[in-house]
Amino acid sequence: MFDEGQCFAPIVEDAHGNVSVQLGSEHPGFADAEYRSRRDRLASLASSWEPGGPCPIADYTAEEDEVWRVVCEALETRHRAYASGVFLEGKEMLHLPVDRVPQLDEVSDLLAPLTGFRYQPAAGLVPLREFYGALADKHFWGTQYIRHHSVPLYTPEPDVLHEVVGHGNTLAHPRYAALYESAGRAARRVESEEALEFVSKVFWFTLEFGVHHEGGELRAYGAGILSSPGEIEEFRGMEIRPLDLIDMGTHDYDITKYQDVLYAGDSFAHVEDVVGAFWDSCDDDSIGKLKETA
Ligand code: TIH
Ligand code: FE2
Repeated sequence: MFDEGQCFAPIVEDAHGNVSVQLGSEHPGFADAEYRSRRDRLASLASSWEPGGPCPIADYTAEEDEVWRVVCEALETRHRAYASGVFLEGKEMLHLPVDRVPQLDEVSDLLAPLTGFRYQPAAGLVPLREFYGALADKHFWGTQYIRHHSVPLYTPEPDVLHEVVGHGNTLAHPRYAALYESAGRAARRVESEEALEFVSKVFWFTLEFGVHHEGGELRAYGAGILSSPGEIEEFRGMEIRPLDLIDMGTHDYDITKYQDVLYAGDSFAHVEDVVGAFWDSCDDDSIGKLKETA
């Protein structure tokens, strides 16, 4: 999941309760009737989910399992080459299946003994405050559809591969989990929409697209880079800025493309010190003061 509306196809429910996902004509699945009915079905299942109840079973097709397999295989060597050591530790602990799409509840059960995070099914865009606030309760809103098979290497739409391979491997590690929870408490503490936006942008440039130095190299720790075999090959060539709360919290980004500005911590511990401490203490006043100096 992530926080901006632009990339989520709107979901429309008719008077009979039929749910349809409005894919735009530029979407790679637009002309694929089977893909579209699949998206509608999964959105309808997610909208009927009751808080506290089990996630609906998505019954993935052989073609969907194949997309999962192809992307996991492409990511295997790339993670070893470009991922943060802390991410690799999380991945090692979680043991996701590589040949089929797992159910969200199955991943939550793997996370239970590690950090206690649990997925909740998202039909589409979840409002910012609900999405981030849930993290304080160790709940993670995740989509269940998978990207179209014609675009396995990158999608601007967060899909189950992003939620589970990108975020799941991080939610497995207590050091990451503590950061997600801090972000969730910050989102609940701040009152204004402006302060919430600042908190969410810091999340975007860290837990979604963060990088840090490690052993003389730049490595990715953000879930958005780590779920895209295309973007993970390119991030080192982007504009790399030092970790800076004010810059991250006020920088505008385009979610439909590879991120061309990234913020690098000196190490994962440096990110914990700066970003974790910010989320643990920020409020409307302190964020207002940061924005004034921008
Ligand atoms: N671009 C990511 C991918 O291809 O896996 C998915 C997203 C991450 C953040 C927003 S969308
Ligand atoms: Fe995400």
